[in-house]
Amino acid sequence: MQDTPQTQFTTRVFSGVQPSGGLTLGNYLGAIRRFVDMQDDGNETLYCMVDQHAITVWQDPATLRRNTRQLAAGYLAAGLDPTRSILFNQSQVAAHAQLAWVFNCVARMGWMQRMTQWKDKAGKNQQNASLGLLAYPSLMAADILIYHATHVPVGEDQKQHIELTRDIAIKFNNDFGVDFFPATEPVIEGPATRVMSLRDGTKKMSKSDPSDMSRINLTDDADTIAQKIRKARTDPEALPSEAKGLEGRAEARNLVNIFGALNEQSVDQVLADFGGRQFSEFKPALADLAVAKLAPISSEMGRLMEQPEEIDAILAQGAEKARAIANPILKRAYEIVGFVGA
Ligand code: AQP
Repeated sequence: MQDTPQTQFTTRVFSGVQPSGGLTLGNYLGAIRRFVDMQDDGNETLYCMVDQHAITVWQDPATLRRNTRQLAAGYLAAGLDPTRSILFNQSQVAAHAQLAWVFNCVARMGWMQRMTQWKDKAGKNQQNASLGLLAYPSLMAADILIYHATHVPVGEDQKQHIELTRDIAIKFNNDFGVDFFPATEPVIEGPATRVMSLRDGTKKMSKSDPSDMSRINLTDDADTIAQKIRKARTDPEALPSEAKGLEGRAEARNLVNIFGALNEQSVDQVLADFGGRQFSEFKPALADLAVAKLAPISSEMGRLMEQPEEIDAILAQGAEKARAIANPILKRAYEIVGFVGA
């Protein structure tokens, strides 16, 4: 394999989602729907279930297996096509973890300790957090760079990790005097790069939030979606007619953003229709829209979950294709580092 000047890396898209719970509307709007767009735009795309990231916090093995298959079902139901995208689970391509070890030795402790996700997830009890949770961004850099991926569609919360991926690539290139890894770009676009909790407009919607009422799951049925939206926290004011009027109204902004993202409308277009109306009118409209958009995905996920062998076969084929790209890049990285026999 030749080392490639930065200008000559061809566009390759990589991203992943943790099977650390059921998929949320945040994962769908912030990530998976955009994975599909990038596939449909004709890019070379690889999408992963990052099961090794999931175990940085405790996962019950049976639940992890079910969540991994359910995530794969979510990818397929949302429109990812295994003949056009490489779909696989991270643990089945050993090169991710092998390159991550090299990156553990390139990256600095201070870089990891500055990460917001580490601080949020480890909380006050950092001494008791897993070593994997601290090293999470190094494995994420390996996930991306083992494919020389140039573009990574993610939600806003992952921006800092992609910047760290660039820092690791640059330091590796500088340390070894090569131009081997690309400076990857995050792709953070669209009206829903940060979907917030339905219970607290300052917290992002998350699959591991203890309150199920804080999120919409892709597997929720119509009644549950309607109930969660009805109970979503809001303020007593009517909706404004312009986006400026949402300032200081985090919960109202979140629901308007979700409506716009689901209906492929700008915030201004949503407010042109709903400005001056109360939440008692807006919430049922949002619930109907969410059900209409999510029900087909949810029912297809249900159908696929009844055929786990089909899912496993798709993931096995994807892993084989992923290994064919990753292994030569790992081999060259090992040679650069000075490992004999690579
Ligand atoms: N609320 C969100 N709004 C927009 N995008 C989001 N993403 C997650 N939550 C939102 C994006 O989904 C992709 C996959 O995320 P992940 O599973 O790797 O981890 P996460 O960001 O930590 O997501 P969760 O749901 O909060 O998982 P847990 O609770 O396990 O930590 C990423 O691109 C992310 O930006």
